[in-house]
Amino acid sequence: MVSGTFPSGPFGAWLASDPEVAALLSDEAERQSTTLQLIASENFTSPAVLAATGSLLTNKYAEGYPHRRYYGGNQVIDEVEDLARERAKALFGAEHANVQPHSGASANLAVYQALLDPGDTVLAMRLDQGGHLTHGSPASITSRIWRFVGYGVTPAVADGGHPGELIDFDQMADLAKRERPRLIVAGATAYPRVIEAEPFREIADSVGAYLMFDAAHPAGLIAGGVHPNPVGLSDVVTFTTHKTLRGPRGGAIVCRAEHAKAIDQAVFPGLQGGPLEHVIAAKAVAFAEASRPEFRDYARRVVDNARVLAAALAQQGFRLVSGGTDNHLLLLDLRTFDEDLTGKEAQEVLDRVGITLNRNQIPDDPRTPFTTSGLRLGTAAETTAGMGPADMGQIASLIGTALRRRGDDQVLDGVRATVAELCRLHPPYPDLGAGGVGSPSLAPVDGVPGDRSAPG
Ligand code: DSN
Repeated sequence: MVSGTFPSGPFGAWLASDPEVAALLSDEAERQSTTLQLIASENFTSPAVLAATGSLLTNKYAEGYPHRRYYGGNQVIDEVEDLARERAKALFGAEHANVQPHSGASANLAVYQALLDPGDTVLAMRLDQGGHLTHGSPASITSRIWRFVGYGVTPAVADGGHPGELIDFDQMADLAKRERPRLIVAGATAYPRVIEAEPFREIADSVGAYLMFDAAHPAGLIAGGVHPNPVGLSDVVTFTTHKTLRGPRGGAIVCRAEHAKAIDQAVFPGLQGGPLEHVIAAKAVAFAEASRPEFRDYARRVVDNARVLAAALAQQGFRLVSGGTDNHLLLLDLRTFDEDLTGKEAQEVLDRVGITLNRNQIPDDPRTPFTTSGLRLGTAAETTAGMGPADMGQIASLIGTALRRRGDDQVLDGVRATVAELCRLHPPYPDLGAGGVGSPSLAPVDGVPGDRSAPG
């Protein structure tokens, strides 16, 4: 059952021919505007990124690379892809860029294909310790082609001393010495701390391994100067363009010149066919946006907001994995708040009140990945919408109230109403409905959604 009408504006007018899809888009626009988006891997792209993603470049086949295509008519497309590659190189200080991967997972697969032979050993972070499926999870095809050995984090320290749950470099060095990996993967999807490339490089060099840094999560923080840039120390860096980088959904690879040919061949024709040039145009837009001074300010506010949110949630009684955060995400251990509350139930209760996040295993979680003892939250999206530290304090309080009083419908309705009001004050797309988002034009659009608010 869908309801509503897609907002006015060019896309709205064009979609009049398909009221069912138009209504679904309208419903999703309503959801994104009236509920809190705290999924650590999501963001609100700019109208310019949306316009490029929805452009007529989607019509064009362009297998190959700029100036070496298998189809005619790619004069303009070549310029688009060259622009995206040059902007990616400039943004990260890289020697080579491949902007064709459809996703972060595709980018990671391409690197493995480029640098490894089937059966080679790879040292990467275990999924249940914060790593990604493509870091060799038994459920991923990566583990059927290559031999993954997993490293993890140090044990949590309950009282006093360092909180622990940081990448265990001693364990990694031992594993590297014993297993002699051909590739070491740095990077994670649920790790609330800065990841320095130096110790990975040292361990990789000690055994003659390549180093791949999976920067899917911190790419925007790296571009914004609030996370160290791993490009100089890594053979290859993969990233997604839609998380903290705030671009279209997709992946990209930057690497040393010596790996350029192997990487390009692995992406096409190794793994993919025709590139999504409309998405590549949107990546170019995002790279330019991320190179501006405003983006540095945005990245700083993302991290500041995460720190404030972490401290406020700790006051509500949640344990922060690793004791806090210094990036855009935090991982909550629910057991100190309520030992009977699972991540699954907490996610469902919070969905009911309009707070969108995801359940996540915490390191050494006694519960399954489907149930979990943890929640993962991030501040990238709502910072884009203009929220600041005061809002983070209120969000923590709303989460605490909703979960503490989860059996009381009246309380939950009250929390839902407060969430809606908070979202009304910080609309991600204030021009939605007036044609702003729907503009198919690639003309420059000033600013990004919601970023009109004063910093911090
Ligand atoms: N699904 C992404 C995330 O949420 O971190 C990783 O692929």
